Amino acid sequence: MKYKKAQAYYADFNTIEVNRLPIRSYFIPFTTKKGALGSDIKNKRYDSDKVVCLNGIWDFAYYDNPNDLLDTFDTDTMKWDKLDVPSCWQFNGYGNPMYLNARYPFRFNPPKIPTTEPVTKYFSYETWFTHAKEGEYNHLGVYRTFFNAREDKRYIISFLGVCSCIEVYLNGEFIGYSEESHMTSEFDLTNHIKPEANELVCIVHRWCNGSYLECQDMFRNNGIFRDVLLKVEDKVDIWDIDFKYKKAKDGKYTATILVELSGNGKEEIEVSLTGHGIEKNIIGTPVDGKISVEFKDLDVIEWNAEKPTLYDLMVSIPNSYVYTKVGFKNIKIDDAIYYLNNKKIKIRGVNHHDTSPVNGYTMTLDEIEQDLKLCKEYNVNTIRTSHYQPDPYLLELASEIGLYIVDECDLEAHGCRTQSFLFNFNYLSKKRSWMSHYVNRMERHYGRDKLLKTPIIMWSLGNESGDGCNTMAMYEWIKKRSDIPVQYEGAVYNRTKAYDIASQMYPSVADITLVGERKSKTKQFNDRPYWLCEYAHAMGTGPGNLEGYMDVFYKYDNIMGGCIWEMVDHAVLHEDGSYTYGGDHGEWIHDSNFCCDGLFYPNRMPSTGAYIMKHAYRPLRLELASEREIRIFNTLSFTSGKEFRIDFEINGKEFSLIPDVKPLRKKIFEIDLGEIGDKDCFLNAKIYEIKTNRLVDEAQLILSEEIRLKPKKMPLPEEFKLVDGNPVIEFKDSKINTSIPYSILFRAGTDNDKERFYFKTMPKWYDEKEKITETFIGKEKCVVKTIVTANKNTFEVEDTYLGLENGVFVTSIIKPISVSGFLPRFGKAFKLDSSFDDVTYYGRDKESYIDMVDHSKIALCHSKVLDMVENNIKPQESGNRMDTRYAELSNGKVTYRFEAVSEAFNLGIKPYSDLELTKMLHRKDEVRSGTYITISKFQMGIGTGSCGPSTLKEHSYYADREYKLQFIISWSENKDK
Ligand code: IPT
Repeated sequence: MKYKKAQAYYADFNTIEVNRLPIRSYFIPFTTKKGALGSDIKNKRYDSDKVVCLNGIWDFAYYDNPNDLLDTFDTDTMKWDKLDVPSCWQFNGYGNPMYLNARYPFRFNPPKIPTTEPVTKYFSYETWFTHAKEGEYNHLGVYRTFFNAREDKRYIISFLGVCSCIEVYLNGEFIGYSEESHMTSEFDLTNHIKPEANELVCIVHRWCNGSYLECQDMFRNNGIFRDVLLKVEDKVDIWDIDFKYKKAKDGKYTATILVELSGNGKEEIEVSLTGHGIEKNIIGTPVDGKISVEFKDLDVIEWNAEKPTLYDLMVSIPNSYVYTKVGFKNIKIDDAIYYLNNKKIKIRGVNHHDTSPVNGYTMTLDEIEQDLKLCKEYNVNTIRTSHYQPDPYLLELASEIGLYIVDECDLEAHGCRTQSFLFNFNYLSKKRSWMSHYVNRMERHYGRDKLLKTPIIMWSLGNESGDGCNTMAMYEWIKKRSDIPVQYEGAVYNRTKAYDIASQMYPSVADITLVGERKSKTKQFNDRPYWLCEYAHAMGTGPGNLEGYMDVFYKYDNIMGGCIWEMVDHAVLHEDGSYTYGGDHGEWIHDSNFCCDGLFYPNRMPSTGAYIMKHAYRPLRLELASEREIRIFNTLSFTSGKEFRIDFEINGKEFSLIPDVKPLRKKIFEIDLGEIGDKDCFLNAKIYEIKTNRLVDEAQLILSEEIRLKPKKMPLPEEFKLVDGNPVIEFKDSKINTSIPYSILFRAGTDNDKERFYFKTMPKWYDEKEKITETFIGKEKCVVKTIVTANKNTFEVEDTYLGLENGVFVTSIIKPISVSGFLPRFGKAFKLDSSFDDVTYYGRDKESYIDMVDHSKIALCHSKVLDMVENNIKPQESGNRMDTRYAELSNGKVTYRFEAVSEAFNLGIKPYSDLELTKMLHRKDEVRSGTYITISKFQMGIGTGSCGPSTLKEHSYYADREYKLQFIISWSENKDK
């Protein structure tokens, strides 16, 4: 069939839509009541007899150079490939994945975008003048599929997500055009439909003018990436539904249901609201196709994320039944405090992007469900849908399982900051010619989600687009329609307003404390509720100091909490199991592994960050109040502590408690701890949600701690030698060497080892040099003095080895000679061969550093060497175990034991040396070269310097002090082997 290509709407600034139907609420109709009630929120779009899901394998033709698709093209003679719908081009071999954070992949010249010419040289402050790769164009893809339409109905096609824009054609005719990637676009196909073999053709462009508003930090993918639904509607059908409600002074609600029929229908409309003792039903006749139905004096149970009470709303006309669940909630802001249903709430949130390592933006509804269930499992109560609307299913599921949503509009113009003259962040937000584009996005945002607003606690105008008259216009538009408060972090760039909820990203704990005290220099943070739309950047090893934020969140009522950045790493999974990130796909500009900043790995396995979060977001917080009392803080707003059971264990004794603590209250409980003594004594607690038996938290309270070892002095054993001043323990056919460097002062830089985003701090320490200056070898004792230089600092290290039975007692003292600033670490590094693979240790059971330790507990642990490091997509320092009392490494024949003497140590066990680790970029570089053990006196904290405050002073160690590290190395032989 022949087609004439539509005019270049994608590059026409004045056209954001052609024949696109007005936005309406997302809902799925069925022809029968039974059908509507018989399906669940996940399957209804696939089950409905009024909807045909057109997902599947479509014909696809990809044009690197858009000029290659002629103005008139013939689908019968075109060469077609096959492509899954929904999917993303770049994850299916059409173009390469490209990861970019804050830049446009083209020249900043709004509203112009590349059309038929190649992308060439352009400016960005990060790379100055950039030459795009040859052959980079505004690529396009042509899609084709066929469907039958035998009934005489109205056929509406609904695209739930297409990047960047879509031209729709049917049976040789142009139907319409739409832009805004994450928003639903609908077109009426009826006039061009045939009973059989309708040829649906879509053209998708890589960029359109709208791409200026979609500069989100993510892989820049394209394609029809969400479901395509063909709605088979009657000539008169339910067109739109809105559900509004108001709470009166007496606590009763009035619900108003607005229904609009298509085709100016006059059919009687039945609306019913039922559930939890409410039975309301009205049949009415519309006027001009519209009806507004009111149910008064409703005594409802309000919805909240802890107890998501929903009511059944059924709207029907003969032949069309729409069933949705709705909840009631009441939001009030008073004296800068946000109240939900008259209760203060804390946001324990995450930022959620749509990301799949094999499908880019395309997530199945099962995958969305998996993410939301993970949130519940990890004590998250809020999702910010960064930085666009999610699939509507996510909202419905959130309302069912109980998660608050900060629903964000598809808007980010970050490239204004990086590519415009004078880095003018507000450039587009202040340009009046863009106002209608901004407001249109807000209208559609609200229009699609208004019926699903149950879980929405804030609207968000978007992300990082600066601020100006256009964002203000969005705000004014939504304020006329909804009383849900609005947040927009970009307001800080305009300094005049902050919308309803003040919002910030990545401030320090000290800064938010000022807000808590209502003393922030940014005045508009003090007089309204304040939250962190992003904090605790979870990139690589980390995030450090999460607990510091939690303290402030709980201390001040005007601080609502925040959403950690971000839930899941973005990366590309390859057939061999490897992952790649920015720069690995031939990108001419990219932001490297800044996309790997999730609490969960791309396959949704938790990283340590997820465990840190789970504990930080725990519903019940336990602390010792006195020797025989614990204080329990119930951080929840609507749930009694009685809904949890705490199983305690102390010195092998077990007992349980059902803590009757009211929401948001603290209470002291007396408990029988038995004999504590002065040795290590820990009270271990496992907290279960009774109803689900979910383990919500594991906590450990340290009642007493004492490490005292008095080894018996002996001559140095014959297995111990000094070779060139370095200790070697040779034991039959195994030996322990020192690693290089032996006195280790650095770690392989984590993503967070940066000063406020920019300067990597750790590499300066990598050129560590050791020079032995004195050696004393005696019968019972050896002493070695070494001058160690690194990062322009000079230290003297004095190591003393005392003989023990089958062991040596090591004392290492570091003294500053000429130093400044902080010392990242002080430890001793040893090497064994890789046959030593079995690890037993008594220390923290999870990766832990001084500012990320509370999620772990001191316990006896067994592990293999490979499990002692984390699976960071970009390898970096990981796996430290704080508070270690002893560690044993065995190859089945010989066991080496490292034991604390008077103070626990930091244990590191890796399959490669720290120096080797500094050079690794991907997991495939993690080649095993032995078994490496570091025993450290300390290691500095992690912080969140990859995008936020770096390690705090209180989690760092001054270089100008003397530090003493002591431990014992001993060995034993298994005679049976
Ligand atoms: C900020 C962005 O909002 C988010 O999309 C992401 O880029 C995150 O931080 C970092 O991973 S932007 C940052 C420059 C503050």
